[in-house]
Amino acid sequence: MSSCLIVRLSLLLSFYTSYALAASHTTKHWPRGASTRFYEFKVQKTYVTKLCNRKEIITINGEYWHKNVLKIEKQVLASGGGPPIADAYLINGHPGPLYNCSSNDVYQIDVVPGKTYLLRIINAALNMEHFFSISNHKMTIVEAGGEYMKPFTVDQLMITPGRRPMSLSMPTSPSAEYDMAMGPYMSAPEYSLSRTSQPLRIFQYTGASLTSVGLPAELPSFNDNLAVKSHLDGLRSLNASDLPLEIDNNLFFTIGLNVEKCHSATPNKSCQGPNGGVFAASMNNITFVKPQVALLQAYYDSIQGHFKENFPGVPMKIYDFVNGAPNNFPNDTNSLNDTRVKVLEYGSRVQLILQDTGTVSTENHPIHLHGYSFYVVGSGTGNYNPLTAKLNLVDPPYLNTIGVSVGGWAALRFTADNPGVWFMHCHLEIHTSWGLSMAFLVKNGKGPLETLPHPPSDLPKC
Ligand SMILES: [Cu+2]
Repeated sequence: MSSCLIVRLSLLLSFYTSYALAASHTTKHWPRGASTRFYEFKVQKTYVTKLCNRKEIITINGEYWHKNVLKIEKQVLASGGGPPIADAYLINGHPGPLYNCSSNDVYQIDVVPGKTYLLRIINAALNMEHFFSISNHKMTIVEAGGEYMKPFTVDQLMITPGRRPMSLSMPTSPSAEYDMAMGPYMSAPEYSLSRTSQPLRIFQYTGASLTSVGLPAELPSFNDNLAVKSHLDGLRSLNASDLPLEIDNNLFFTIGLNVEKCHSATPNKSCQGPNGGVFAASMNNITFVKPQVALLQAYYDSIQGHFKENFPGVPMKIYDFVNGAPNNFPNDTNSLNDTRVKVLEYGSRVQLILQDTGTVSTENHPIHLHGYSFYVVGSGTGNYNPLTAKLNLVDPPYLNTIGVSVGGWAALRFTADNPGVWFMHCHLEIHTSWGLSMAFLVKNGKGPLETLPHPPSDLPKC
């Protein structure tokens, strides 16, 4: 290491107190389910890896609550209202120096000037999409969701929960210190503009020596939809040779939030959603109800009564999805509570339009499909119009999570060649808890290679 000229990248976190002030707002998100256990840690020291001899850096970015997240989940769901904003954002488990009691808790990486580093960035947050940047550095995206992309250079990334972009980064100046930062992206337009610039102001120089220059990382404002759009527009596949050019199933799913009528005898406790209602969410206006028996097991073992096969391929009602919501929406937006799957024949070629709705509030929803990646052949704002939508059938990005733009749409294509039951859901965990999900049931094809295999012998019984 003696010949290494060290540049230290200090990872700072953006946070801002006014976000906490928004805690009663309708579009807050909150943690859910088994995946939250990772977040129950206390702030603790992790080992710093010196990277002179290594080329890959992994950062896992997440959210932190002072309380036990499982308890928070229970409380929030029982309240009918929205979740609290995270108390801190973390990079590799470190909250950074900008919070109380964590002034020395900065994740730092030593890197060599002139070398190019592969950054593997994972958004493990529960309820928030995030921007990510490194001061004075451009990043070249080379992979996302496990698939290589045509190299695409950006100043900042927007990463939805569950996404794992990789980028290449090269320090530009020796003996300097650069901040690396993540900050929330919140697209719901009800968030007031007064909060936009605050994340940029709180970055601090950390640990810079007298001779070094510390540079704060810049992030887009928290509601910079244009930055998100240009990031998505720049993603291109290296090879899209198996992109379906013909379509067997043309599907159209709306995605969005709902409000259910209060049926509680104690509305002050249990109906804290908008206008005294209870928050819900839906796809094609069906709020997914979790079955008592896992869908895959019920299907495989032919256990009746746990799901229906009539998830609609198009919305039951067509209207102006984005602009058609009333300004003062009722406390019952009439979603249907049910457990339904959409059945697909083995090998069928699917186009799926995901359309955000403004029933409660338009918002960017990171939709994730299990069992498949899909080509994102188009995206746009407003209502999807097949006559004017421009589709990229040459080199669309191949992803497994797509942030459907706020008040907009995305067009996905995939071939249903993986038999089984595959969950599709919003990766903002509270939205999934509220029912923004469904499942595809992909039938078997011919022969063992096209047939759902047996469950593993060590499958847990409970
Ligand atoms: Cu969502």
